[in-house]
Amino acid sequence: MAIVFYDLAGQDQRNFSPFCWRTRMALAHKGLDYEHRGVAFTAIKNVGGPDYRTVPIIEDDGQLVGDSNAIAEHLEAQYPDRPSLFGGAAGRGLCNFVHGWTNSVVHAGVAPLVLMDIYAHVRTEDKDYIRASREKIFGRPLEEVQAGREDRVEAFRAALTPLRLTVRRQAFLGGETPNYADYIVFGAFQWARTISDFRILAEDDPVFAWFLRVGELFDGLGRKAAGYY
Ligand SMILES: N[C@@H](CCC(=O)N[C@@H](CS)C(=O)NCC(=O)O)C(=O)O
Repeated sequence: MAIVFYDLAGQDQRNFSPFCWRTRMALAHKGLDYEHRGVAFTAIKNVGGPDYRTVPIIEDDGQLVGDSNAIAEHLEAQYPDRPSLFGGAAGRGLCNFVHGWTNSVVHAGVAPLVLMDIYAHVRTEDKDYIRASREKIFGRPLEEVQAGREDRVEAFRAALTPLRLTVRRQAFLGGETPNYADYIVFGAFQWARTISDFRILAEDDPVFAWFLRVGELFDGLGRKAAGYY
């Protein structure tokens, strides 16, 4: 039985979840076929019940696996004959660092720059939930969180220096070829690209060149997805 991949879907079935992009790229890296099912925020609970509160979720041979990290581990363990996502224990360890850095620095930097754009792209039935839940997280109206982003974007770009220095010297975080670390970070920029025309990266930034490179992988999987640039 083919894998079923439950991905967040916004308006017009737009897929913008950064975590789901990690899984989408991981499935492509492994060369696995899957059935893609888009889910609204408020319908995630219908996939696997209360134990599964977030997407991505996959169903593989009847087994539900939630959480992008757990999914990557599952794919690596179940499909060892396919290209490795981590390249061994050392790569897996470094991916843990990349995961922590991406969630705490990159996601935390991207979200306040595009929060209203995210809201604009969620499905109608999700709007009330997203406004209430995100305003609780940020402690103020979504409009206020995003306001003044033109003045804040440079500080965000500066925080990307470690990534910039790396992708200046090598094509991918994985080295000459991409690995799961690339997909973790790519998801964050693809999140912004799919819902916002606001340029969080300058066109001449090596990070942007790397983002475009990763978007070309697997027959342009990232680039071909609906987005703004
Ligand atoms: N730790 C989880 C986080 C996944 C996550 O937060 N997904 C978001 C979509 S980007 C979600 O499903 N949110 C549900 C909600 O906010 O109710 C993972 O790595 O998969």
